[in-house]
Amino acid sequence: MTATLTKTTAWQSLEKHAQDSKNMTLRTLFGADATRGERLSAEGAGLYLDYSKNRVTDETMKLLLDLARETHVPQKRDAMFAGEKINVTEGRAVLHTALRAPRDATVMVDGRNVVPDVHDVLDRMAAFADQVRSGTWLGYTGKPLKNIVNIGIGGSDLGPVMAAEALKHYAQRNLTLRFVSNVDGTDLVEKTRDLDPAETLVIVSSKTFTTQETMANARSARTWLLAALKDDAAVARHFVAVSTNAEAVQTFGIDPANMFGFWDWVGGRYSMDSAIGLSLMLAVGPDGFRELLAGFHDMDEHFRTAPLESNLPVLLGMLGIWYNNFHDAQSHAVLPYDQYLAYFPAYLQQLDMESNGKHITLDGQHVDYQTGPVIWGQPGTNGQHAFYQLIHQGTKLIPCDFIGFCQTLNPLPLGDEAPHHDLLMANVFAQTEAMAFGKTLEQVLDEGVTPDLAPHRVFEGNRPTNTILADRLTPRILGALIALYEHKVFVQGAVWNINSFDQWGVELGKVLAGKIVPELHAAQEPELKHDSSTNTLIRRYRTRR
Ligand code: G6Q
Repeated sequence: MTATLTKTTAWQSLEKHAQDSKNMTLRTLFGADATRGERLSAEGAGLYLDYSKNRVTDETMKLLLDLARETHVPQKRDAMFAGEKINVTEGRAVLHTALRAPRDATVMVDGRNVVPDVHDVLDRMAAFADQVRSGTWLGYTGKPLKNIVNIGIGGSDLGPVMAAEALKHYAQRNLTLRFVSNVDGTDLVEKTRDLDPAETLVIVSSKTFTTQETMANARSARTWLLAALKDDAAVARHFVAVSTNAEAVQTFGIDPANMFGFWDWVGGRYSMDSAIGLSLMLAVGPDGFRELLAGFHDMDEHFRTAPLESNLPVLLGMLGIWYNNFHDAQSHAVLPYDQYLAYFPAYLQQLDMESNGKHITLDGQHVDYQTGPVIWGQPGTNGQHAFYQLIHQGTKLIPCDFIGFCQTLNPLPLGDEAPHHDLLMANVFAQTEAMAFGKTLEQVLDEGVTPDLAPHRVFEGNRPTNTILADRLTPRILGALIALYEHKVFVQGAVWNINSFDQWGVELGKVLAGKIVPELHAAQEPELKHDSSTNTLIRRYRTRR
């Protein structure tokens, strides 16, 4: 029987170290080491990480990496890349890294090299995307398709939504791209109300092709299309599918020739670089999409080969564990200072919280330690005028990742004043500086603030931050950034000894909803056998719907 995590030598040393270093402040740490800002940094795949503004010493980092080693993070990483069935509760390999492997790579799953399969699908996607983008793929009435509606939810939505916004600068702007995910009819109605069905391509993205929300939206979209085009044959020109379920795709009425497949070793939230990214490829083109994949691969290689001491996903993962498990931090904020990354925090919420929101270990035991944090965030600088108050002066410890770019894609000079981008980036640096060093009572009083008001103006500081800088937001850098967080999540899940690749926690609600649907529909009230709250709510809804 292996020792549990909290009994490992490294864990116990970290507990003691956390106790011993309770009063450590970033002020003293920086005061004692003039080179700290350069020293506590690492670089890989085009990303620069400054982690110096964390409550860590060299000893802390050593102990955190000891913990990574003692929990076999490198071996677990290698097992993932090698295609071992590490998703044990579903009996599957976890090979999103194969989706971005170069054409000549070899990744074996059950005795078969899957890389040629991956590239076959990519090539088919590219050929299709080229036709739509060039206007040679014609709709049923002979018009080119200029609107793309992706229907999917969760992992079949959030990645493309995030990346389509992130890479808008590189998109073919005469194409309108919309994403419908919510089963709330409002989503589909509002996203299609100004679109001409004769010029619209619908992509039904669903790994299983059974997801209630997606199927309901797909059926309603088909009705919408046929109401205008009045011939079932139109479906083949206007609907394509991304799925692993060829049979269900065909039953729905989509031509299997217009289906783009992927495999059970691609988890939903790790699938945006599979055919699930078709909508994104239509927007940014096959070359842009391949650049994105190259960026993912850059980070895969970095994660696979860089020493733990300078391995970005390992550093971010272990720093997160330091606060989550040894400082009682409940949440982690991701703050991208780039408008194009508006949906990045929402994407990371699924990636991280669905992966590591688990309380049962791989050995089937209840954990006796904290696992995944609440992930949240908004693009800067907007958050500064909203929730940063709590980060600066509240009572909760919220480690933050700041993400910024040295070059903007939209230079806006302001005459003699500073360009927008300098204003933006000044805020990144200022916020992390303020969070780290704060402002003492002495400083406040020196500024002439009266003693009664002075305490309100004090900033304790010592709020930990990471700063991730890249030169420019390109498809390649975006790929590296996403893979950085994928692997960070992996590292943490490996240490916590949980399965980051299943999501049984979403099942119960789905099953119960399936039972309730007919109860809402039935003409006569059926015998309701729920609790008294659920029964009353259903009755109230039935009488007022
Ligand atoms: C992600 C989850 C989940 C999934 C959706 C959509 O890891 O598995 O978010 O992506 O439930 O599933 P389908 O693609 O099968 O419709």
